[in-house]
Amino acid sequence: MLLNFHLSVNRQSRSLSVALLVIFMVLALSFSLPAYAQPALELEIAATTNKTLYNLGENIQVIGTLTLNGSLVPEGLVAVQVSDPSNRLVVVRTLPTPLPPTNLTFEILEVLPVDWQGNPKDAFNRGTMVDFKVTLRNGGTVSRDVTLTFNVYDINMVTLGVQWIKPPPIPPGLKEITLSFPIPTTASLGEAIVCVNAYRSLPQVGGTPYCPENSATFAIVSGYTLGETTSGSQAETTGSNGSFSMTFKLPSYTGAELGIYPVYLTSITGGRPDFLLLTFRVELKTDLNNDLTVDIYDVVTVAKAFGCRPGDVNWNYLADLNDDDVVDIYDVVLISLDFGKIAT
Ligand SMILES: [Ca+2]
Ligand SMILES: [Ca+2]
Repeated sequence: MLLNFHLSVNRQSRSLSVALLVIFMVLALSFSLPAYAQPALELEIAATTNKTLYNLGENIQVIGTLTLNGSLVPEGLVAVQVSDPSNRLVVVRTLPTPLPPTNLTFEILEVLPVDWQGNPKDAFNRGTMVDFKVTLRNGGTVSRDVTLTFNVYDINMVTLGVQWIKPPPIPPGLKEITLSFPIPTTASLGEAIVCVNAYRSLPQVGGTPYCPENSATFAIVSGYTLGETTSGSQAETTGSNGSFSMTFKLPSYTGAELGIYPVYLTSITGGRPDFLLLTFRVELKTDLNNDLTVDIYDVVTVAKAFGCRPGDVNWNYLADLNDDDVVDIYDVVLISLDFGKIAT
């Protein structure tokens, strides 16, 4: 009986020791790994467009901030993808806030416009292909899955579209990749820019940027000009202390779609990703007869109501384009500014 009692006490003290040991180990682990004991860091992209409704051809601006636990992140990258209502890529950029993070192990070292033989070339005809040779550096130790995007803008900040590829995984070291981009026959002549970016996947499926954007300029010429081009400001991006901004235009004369455009934003900072979806709408307000073109028929509609105010026999609220309750020269000016625009 006495022996049994002793055994039982020993068993109890042994399980007590084991329990204490487990508690001690858990405590030791949590003190040695303080990150697990602290609340998770919250990365947040806050962004907006400068308007929610744009007339086709207006400047479209995306502005925002990147914060980590409420503090602005001055060394960050935010991916911005804009798609049209049919889900075609319109804009893909990576915006700095305004400095890129340090210690990035993936880079786009160089972007070079080249001819079909791979020789550097700085002027390309409308309606032809421009090839871009890109040099990538994978400074890591394993191959990486990369989605590369090529977004070209003409001299008027009009996006000429986005081409993208997902090449075989990029091994450690340097890698050259070439992609062909069709220059529309309707592109404006002058200095164009290509903005190249590398993502884990497209931002619309949550892909975050690997590295800052790299870009190159080239001239879009017609067969009759001899490389004489003007330069200008294209596709401007800016950023300051945790904020970012990007401006672009949709093509106005080649049938850009009207409707709702989604904007996908992604970022990854300190291992924390964030994703944001915005939308804006594009209309062609001066297309009064809704045939997706601003032409003489729309002008006639304004002319018929010219000089009228609400209550007048020929009053037509549609012709009052600036909504000031009179159809006058200001409405004519608005329609003349849009004359020739085409949407789909
Ligand atoms: Ca029309
Ligand atoms: Ca008016």
